[in-house]
Amino acid sequence: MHQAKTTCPYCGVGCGVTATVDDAGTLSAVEGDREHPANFGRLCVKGSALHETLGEQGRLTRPRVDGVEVSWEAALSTIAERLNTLRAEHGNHSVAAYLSGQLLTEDYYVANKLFKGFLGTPHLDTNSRLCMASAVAGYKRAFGADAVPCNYEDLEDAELIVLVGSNLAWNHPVLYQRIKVAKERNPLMRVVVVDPRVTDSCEIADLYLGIKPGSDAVLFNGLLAQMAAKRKLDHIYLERHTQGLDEALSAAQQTAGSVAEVAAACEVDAERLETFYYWFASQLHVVTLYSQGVNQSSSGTDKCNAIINCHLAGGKIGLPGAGPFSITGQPNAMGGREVGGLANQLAAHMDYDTPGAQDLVSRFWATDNLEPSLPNGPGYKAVELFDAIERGEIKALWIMATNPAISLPDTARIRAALEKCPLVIVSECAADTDLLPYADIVLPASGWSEKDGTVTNSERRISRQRGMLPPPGEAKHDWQIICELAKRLGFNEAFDYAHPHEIFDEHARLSGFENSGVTQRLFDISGLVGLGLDGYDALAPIQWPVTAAAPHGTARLFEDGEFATLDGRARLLPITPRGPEKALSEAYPLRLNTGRIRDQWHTMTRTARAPRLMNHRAEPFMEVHPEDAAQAGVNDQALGVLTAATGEYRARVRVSNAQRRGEVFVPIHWTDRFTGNARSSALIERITDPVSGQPEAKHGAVALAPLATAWQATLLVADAAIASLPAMPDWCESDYWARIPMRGCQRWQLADCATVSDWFAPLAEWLPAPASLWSEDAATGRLRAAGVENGRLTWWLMVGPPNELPGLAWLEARFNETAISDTHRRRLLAGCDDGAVDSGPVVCSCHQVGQTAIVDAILQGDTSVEALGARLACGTQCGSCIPELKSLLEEERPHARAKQIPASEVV
Ligand SMILES: Nc1nc2c(c(=O)[nH]1)N[C@H]1C(S)=C(S)[C@@H](COP(=O)(O)OP(=O)(O)OC[C@H]3O[C@@H](n4cnc5c(=O)[nH]c(N)nc54)[C@H](O)[C@@H]3O)O[C@H]1N2
Ligand SMILES: Nc1nc2c(c(=O)[nH]1)N[C@H]1C(S)=C(S)[C@@H](COP(=O)(O)OP(=O)(O)OC[C@H]3O[C@@H](n4cnc5c(=O)[nH]c(N)nc54)[C@H](O)[C@@H]3O)O[C@H]1N2
Ligand code: SF4
Ligand SMILES: [Mo]
Repeated sequence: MHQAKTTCPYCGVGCGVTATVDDAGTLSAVEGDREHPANFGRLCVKGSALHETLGEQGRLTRPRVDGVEVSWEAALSTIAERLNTLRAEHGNHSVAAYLSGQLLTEDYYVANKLFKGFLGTPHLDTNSRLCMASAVAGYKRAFGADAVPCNYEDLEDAELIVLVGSNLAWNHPVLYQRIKVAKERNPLMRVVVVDPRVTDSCEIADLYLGIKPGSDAVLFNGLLAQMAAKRKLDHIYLERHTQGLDEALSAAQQTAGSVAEVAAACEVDAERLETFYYWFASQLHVVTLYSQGVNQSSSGTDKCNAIINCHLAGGKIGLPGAGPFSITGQPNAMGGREVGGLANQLAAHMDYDTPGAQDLVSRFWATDNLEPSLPNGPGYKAVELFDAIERGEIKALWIMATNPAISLPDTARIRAALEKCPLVIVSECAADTDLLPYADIVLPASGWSEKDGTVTNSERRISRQRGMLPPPGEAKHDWQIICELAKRLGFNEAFDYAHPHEIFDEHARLSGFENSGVTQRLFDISGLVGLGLDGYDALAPIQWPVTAAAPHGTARLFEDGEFATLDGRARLLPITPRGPEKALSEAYPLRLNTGRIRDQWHTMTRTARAPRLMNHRAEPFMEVHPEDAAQAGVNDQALGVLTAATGEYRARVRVSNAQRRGEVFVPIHWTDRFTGNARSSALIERITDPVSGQPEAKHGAVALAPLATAWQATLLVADAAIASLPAMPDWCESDYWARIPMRGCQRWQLADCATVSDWFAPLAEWLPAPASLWSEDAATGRLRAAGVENGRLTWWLMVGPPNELPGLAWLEARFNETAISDTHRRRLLAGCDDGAVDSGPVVCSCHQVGQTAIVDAILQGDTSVEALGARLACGTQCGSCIPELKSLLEEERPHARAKQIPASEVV
């Protein structure tokens, strides 16, 4: 047995993980690394389930060309041949790459070097375009560099934290926990949440502003105008360190108006708004933490600058506990920005328009005497890239570690473009994704726990991910795949790396190369040059810049008021707020909001492998305000359909007061692997921010209707039986289906308009065993049946509403039994009143505590989260479910004060 320190591969908090590998070579446990400065030992529920998501099953293990498994040799030479042919016929710019913030810095660096440096194409972009592009553009416009000024300690030192468009409790849970603890220690600390939805992050809010979607720039312009009106501008700071106040302020004054006018435009209570403005203006130690509710907008960059303006105007930056803090999403979104992975970047924080950058980079890469030379201008941003494929201009696309068939807007159109593209290469870990059917060449990549490299988290901290396990089958590391191809294309010397530490070393050298004068840049890690293998292996987490002057890294930027612009001054920008570009209409009257859930990561290729992470939200859903539900005639827990101009979305309805009237929220996670038709991006049009190119994923327009079905069913099939079955029959195409991985079996929730018998006949043929148990009630149409083979349960079916399910945990246990007893056989056919009651949706994923048990405990007298924890253990590990436990306590305790919006009693 041995232990190794690595970094969590999920969110941008970048928690340190201590992993245990047992003697059999299995990564058997993970815990938070107590010494890692991002988390000091904490992990959220996703991080603490990492070891449950590993294993060879479901992984890609061999390369494939045109659907046929081939050797690496054959795959790589085919790629080289096809790329060369396309480049010869259509030019270097016909070749493109689409990367991901989930690659390691070393993977990213060599991909960028190959495409921009050696293939001479500017068309290399990344999924960070969908995520951080507006934040990057906002920082660059204000500071002259893409530089996050703050760090996590600032969140603990702040007197006021403003969460704007961030559901931190679910999406950056460890940071949320840190704030929560800091708030308990410092009763004067205040938290404001700005979000159209009441989220779990409101648990710690002193003030909640449920603003009209897309109105953030009005809110912050109003703040700037109010700061001026109340004489709260820091004129000394503004004069010494900034430019542009007058223009920014007059734009703010002209567009925002009075507090009452802003309140009306944002649809919030004027008194609450005034309180927010007062708190912000009167505190120096303010951190505004913003995320996708700000970035994913057709005016996302402007919104970022509207926020930054207020910080500059009040001198609330470059100090402990102060600054505009863009919290990053992916584990290495920052690393990708550092190597130049966006199509408008060249390398190492140099853009095409950085004077002298072209020359500098080509000399460094020794491409100055090569043909083709470095591209001389930016390439296509993600959405444009797929447009260019559609037009037939881009002929070859290499996609690594992202799934555009799910995550880019207007997925139908993206899929059509992929279909049309003559050469699609996909490097991927998972064997079954929505993207793979579009790939001509599939390359098996190693994943977390197998690969070595570095990632940079939200506070600029570079940490090591360490490989502990061998990759499955023939899978290779992404950097290896790229370098081996590069060598086949004739670029031997430039891609001759034996280990990622050599790539990191080159990246560090480039960051410091001629880093002065007009090519001076903030991103400088030259202090990490020459680590060697041992130094790289021992690298402790460190925040850039790391230079001779700052060998231990830099905790906070701009402390001296010196910015990365040529004159050293930060810029305030005049912002004219614009609402969502996608207008609502009679046909599509509801505002569509899309986002994340607590226990899943993106397209679920990893988190769905841990069955306990499926229990919090098992099926795709839509959250709808009660009045909208009533108007559309949809009921809670029934099925609904959302329609947009670009597509449709079918899912379970959750009627919720957390939604504003006229708005619907859907999760982004479900793919065609898990459900029939619930891709959030199918409902989003390809509208982007003109500066950053980031899609407006938060503001779609949809219509809601019930999904009329004649029957609903629940089917469970043992994993062992599925493995030996032919491909799924057409029943998958029932009007609604969702697959939910469980321990030892798969569950399907199904519904259709046709008669059950029409549907059941082909299913019966597919099922692993004939029905050995059967109970039917012709009058009600209820049916229960099961297949038992050699004493083991192989499948179980119930036709009837899901609320009649016996306990799912109980059912799951039957699939893991070697011999089904007679009692259990009877119970499998009986109704849920036969003792096996459903424990309800799982609230606490760490300890698998269901809602029913929690409600029972409350009814038995538990009045606090602590009491529930003592009785049931819920909420005692990662703490992510505490907001939900609190709302259950509020809901279930008779006479409890209604306290769904925590701010209500503060203001
Ligand atoms: N559990 C989990 N955690 C994750 C991820 C995951 O997949 N699962 N993904 C990671 C990634 S890549 C990212 S980018 C981050 C994203 O982290 P977040 O940005 O926190 O995530 P979202 O849920 O997309 O959106 C945040 C909030 O923006 C709100 N919002 C929508 N429109 C507006 C608006 O007009 N104004 C304001 N102020 N708010 C609005 C939404 O209601 C939502 O609550 O999460 C990271 N963490
Ligand atoms: N409607 C809507 N759309 C959105 C968003 C939204 O809020 N709403 N959010 C956007 C944002 S912020 C983001 S970040 C994106 C995320 O969207 P994607 O990037 O498309 O989603 P992932 O599931 O993270 O895709 C990563 C893929 O890489 C694979 N993989 C994992 N590790 C490795 C590796 O080491 N190497 C290789 N080669 N492959 C690997 C995984 O199995 C998975 O298939 O979605 C964006 N799209
Ligand atoms: S907070 Fe983010 S980085 Fe930390 S354990 Fe959870 S998912 Fe991983
Ligand atoms: Mo993201």
